[in-house]
Amino acid sequence: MTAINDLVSYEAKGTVGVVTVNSPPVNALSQGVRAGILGGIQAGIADDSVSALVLTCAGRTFIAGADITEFGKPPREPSLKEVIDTMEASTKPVVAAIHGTALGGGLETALGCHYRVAVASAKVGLPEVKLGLLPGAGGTQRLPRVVGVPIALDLITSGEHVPAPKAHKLGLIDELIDGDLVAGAIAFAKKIVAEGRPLVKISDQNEKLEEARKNPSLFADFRKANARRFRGFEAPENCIKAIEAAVNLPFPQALARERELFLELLAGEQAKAQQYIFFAERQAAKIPDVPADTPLIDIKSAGVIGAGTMGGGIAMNFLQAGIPVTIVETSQEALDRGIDIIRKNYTATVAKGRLTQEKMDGYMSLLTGTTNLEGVRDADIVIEAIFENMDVKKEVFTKLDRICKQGAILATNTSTLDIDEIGSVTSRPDYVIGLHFFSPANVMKLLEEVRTKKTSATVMATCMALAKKIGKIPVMVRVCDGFVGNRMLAKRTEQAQKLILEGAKIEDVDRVLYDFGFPMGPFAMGDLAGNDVSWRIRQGKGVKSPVADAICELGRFGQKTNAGYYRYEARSRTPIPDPVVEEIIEKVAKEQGVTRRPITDEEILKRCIYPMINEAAKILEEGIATRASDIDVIWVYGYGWPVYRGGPTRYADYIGVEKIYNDLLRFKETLGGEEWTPTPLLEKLAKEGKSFKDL
Ligand code: 3H9
Repeated sequence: MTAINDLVSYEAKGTVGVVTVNSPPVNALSQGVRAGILGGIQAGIADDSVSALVLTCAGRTFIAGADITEFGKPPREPSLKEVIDTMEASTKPVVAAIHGTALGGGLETALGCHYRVAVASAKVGLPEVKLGLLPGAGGTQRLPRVVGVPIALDLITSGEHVPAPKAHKLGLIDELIDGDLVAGAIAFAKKIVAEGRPLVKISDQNEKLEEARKNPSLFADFRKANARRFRGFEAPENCIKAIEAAVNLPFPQALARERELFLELLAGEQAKAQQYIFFAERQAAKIPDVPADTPLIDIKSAGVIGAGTMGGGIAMNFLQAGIPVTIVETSQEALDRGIDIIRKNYTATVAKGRLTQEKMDGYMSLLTGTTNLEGVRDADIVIEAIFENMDVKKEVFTKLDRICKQGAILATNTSTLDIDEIGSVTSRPDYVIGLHFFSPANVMKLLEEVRTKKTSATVMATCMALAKKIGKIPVMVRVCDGFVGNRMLAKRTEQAQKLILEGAKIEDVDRVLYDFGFPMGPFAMGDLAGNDVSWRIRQGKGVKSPVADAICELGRFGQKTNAGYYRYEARSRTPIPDPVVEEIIEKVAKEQGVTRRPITDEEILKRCIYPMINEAAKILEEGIATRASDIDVIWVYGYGWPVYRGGPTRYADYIGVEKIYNDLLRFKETLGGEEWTPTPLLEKLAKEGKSFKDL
């Protein structure tokens, strides 16, 4: 074996030369890897003892893409294009041998090879769009030549990871390998040589592009059909333009156009924000005082207390991860209703073709329902998801502590209550933790995990690992009212309510936040979630919100009652502004002596967002969140903050902390109110000319 450099080696195995990349953790295409592959391929071409080459990777995966940490730094030779050109031009067949994930530049490298083989568990894809980019090393040119333009458009603008068997059907993978990958790839390479099969250069193939040329409205139709999904994002449009270039220009010119469109995105704020979130998400998985080698509890079964909307959604996550769930309700009727909703959810997914009946049956077979709390006796983790009432929760936890086996984790899905207090009624407060799922719990990615003063490292490490297993993005925070997400949301809600009293229209507040990039504004969101939920929480705390309360007193709970902040036609979810609500607002404004005035979009945006940023600073001061970036992950994955704006603290850094500080002081002067007092941390950052990222 010859070491080409520290990261890549070359070895002739009989008549096949094997180039192996070994650059943990994910064999990303750093300068050293690029140089190593180039050197390895050149060594193989020069090696007279071999007639074919295999490119493979050591460790857990094939190349997972360009090295994202190199973006923004001066480019260093060789470029990935040079590596790919050399492979494609090789006079000996080059075969990519794929395991793990061949993503982004990794798949582009594989598409530069003449053939590709993979183990069945492998996945391939071009996920650059998720980083605010497009495949910039020929991916937008070669993929459509293999799978056709319509499928390439879908794959490149979604960034989907395609399982190897599907990729095989699409022609992306030439052969699936059973058993040892490298041995299988060598055998495949020998077969290519023996059969005298051609050196397939994808860049030369034009058949699939011809098909696309016959359908001139293809791109316009695609843009139209996906306008909602792409709203606000810059990358998908550049991806489409690059694929359009593949269809309309000769390969070299189209490749140059791809490069131009790639560099445009790379220089933009959206790509920076999306890459920031990529790393923030991975950073959030690390808890400073919980060592990486902390022993984990093996979670083989789960209990869920409460079969309401949350309980049912939580249970579904576990079922889908193959973990049996016992769900408990107080009455048979409520239990049947809850299980029926789970079944209906899955049935609807089957009907849409996104789940097989067989899989659904498998999930349902893992679900047991009972009205007896003793049913969770053997569960490794129990998650309580009943309504928000401290006395009731304490009663349930007292019973669970008695019933559940030693070593079982007792979790609560509370979104508001003091979890230290809940844990205090048990004999195992170190095994009590908050697992705050977001509605709909089977869909939303965020899992806000809440450690108490006593939660053990083992329990925290287990719950972080468990979150990943059930497909969630976990962030560990500490106990306070509303934890991180809802505590900041409360600041936005407070301003939204004040704004409509002072003269802004409900639909204007919603529009401004929608245009900022949220999936919907706060009032439409209230109507969707049910305004009665927060009304009940306010009543429990003895807190008033005059307009919100008046609306609920009229039974206007939102979409479910066809009326809330808006009105809704029967069976429609389209919000229609309602003069009745405007009258309520005017009446409350009069009662409170509020003078109404026109309010600009700029004021609406600043008043909704800046108090949240101030609260984020307070949360960091108090140590409730570990890092500013954790707060951003919470907002992106739990509240629909537009990922291309990178989360509230990243956005603050983009605008400038000092500017935000000055605006807070201006609002304090003109509007009054404690909410405008900058928190000491924000003041310190502003005065020192620093950002959240400097913390
Ligand atoms: C691209 O290719 C552009 C080209 O088209 C154009 C070029 C001209 N770079 O996720 P994990 C780190 S754009 C640098 O926890 P998993 C990650 O930060 C790229 N670092 O593991 C983490 O570090 P740490 C297109 C990377 O097993 C560690 O690896 N490719 C990169 O759950 C482990 O990661 C993508 O977008 C990278 N590319 O998942 C793929 N990737 O341990 C991005 C990972 O210090 N990567 N790291 O926290 C992924 O989707 C997942 O990492 C993967 C593994 C599925 C591969």
